[in-house]
Amino acid sequence: MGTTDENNLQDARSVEALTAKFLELYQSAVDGGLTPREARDALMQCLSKPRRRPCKKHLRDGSGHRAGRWTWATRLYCALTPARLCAVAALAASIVLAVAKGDSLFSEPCLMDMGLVATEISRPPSHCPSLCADMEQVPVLACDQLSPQEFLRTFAYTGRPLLVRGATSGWKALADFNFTFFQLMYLNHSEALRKTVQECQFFSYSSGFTSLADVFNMTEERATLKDGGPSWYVGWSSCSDELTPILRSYYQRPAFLPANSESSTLDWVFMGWAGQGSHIHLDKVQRPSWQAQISGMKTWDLLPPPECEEVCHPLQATLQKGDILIVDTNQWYHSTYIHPGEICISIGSEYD
Ligand SMILES: O=C(O)CCC(=O)C(=O)O
Ligand SMILES: [Fe+2]
Repeated sequence: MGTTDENNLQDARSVEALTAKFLELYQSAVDGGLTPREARDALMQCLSKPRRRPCKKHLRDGSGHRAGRWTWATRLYCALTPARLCAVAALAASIVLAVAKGDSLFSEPCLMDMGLVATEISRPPSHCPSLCADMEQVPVLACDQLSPQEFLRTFAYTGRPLLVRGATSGWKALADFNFTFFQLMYLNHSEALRKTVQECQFFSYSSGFTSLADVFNMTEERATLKDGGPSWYVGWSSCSDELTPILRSYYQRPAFLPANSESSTLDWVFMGWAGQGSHIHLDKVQRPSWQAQISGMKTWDLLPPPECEEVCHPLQATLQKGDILIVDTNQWYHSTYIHPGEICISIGSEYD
């Protein structure tokens, strides 16, 4: 293994160890009661304050030059004054409360990897003026008002969210996708279902399913809520080489994406009913995403990263059937909720 790999491994282990320490604080901090946002802000405030003297000493040699590498471990070590430990404890408390409420806090891709704290600390800071300057609402454009040139110039890689109405015209998915479509598709491709269970990502949110197989083994009455049972909502990545091309024959890459932009080979499907949605989180997926509303109605709440709160407003976008949302889920904290009515089905993907 090369030195860089070894350092990365060391960093990863340090982050893992420190994250585990944060998690240990949960139990003693259950009475904290801050919201996740307040706790996150408290933590960020701590981390952006000047470092303690011993830290400066620790990191500099006699000539005043930096002696050690500024690893996540040293960064976290320097952040952990008693006051900051309190903030971390409050953060831990809010996580415990969220978990106690049944929110699936650690079932998102990024959070599962490194934990909430490490994700926030490790992400690169956003460039706030490009992200949201002068933006009080998510801009809404009709598909025929948006040329690929305009999309490239203003939205594609700036992190500015955009809602495009009617951007899915001609997609067979709008008529054909429903619970039974996916159920038959997966039950008839057992290899794809097996792969989804073992290798792809699956989020049950607060639905209680343990796998996509669980979802597709529901009765139609349960699936359509006709049995009077609780609402459900799930998301999964269609990482099957066998199924992805079949699914993609029902929808296309949005026409306004730059012609030479590379699409992820992974697509995501989100499906479920009113009253459900994704809890607030930040992804760690590297690239911006599009998400198309195939049926039903879903609202996205977007919160800027803490360093942009002076410049950016919290935003909201409500997608109806046929709309596409462009959002950089690595930069905007996001949560969703599903409106009453038809089953909500969305398809999404990253683009480069
Ligand atoms: O559609 C949703 O409910 C959540 C989607 C999401 O978190 C994402 O695409 O990053
Ligand atoms: Fe997300």
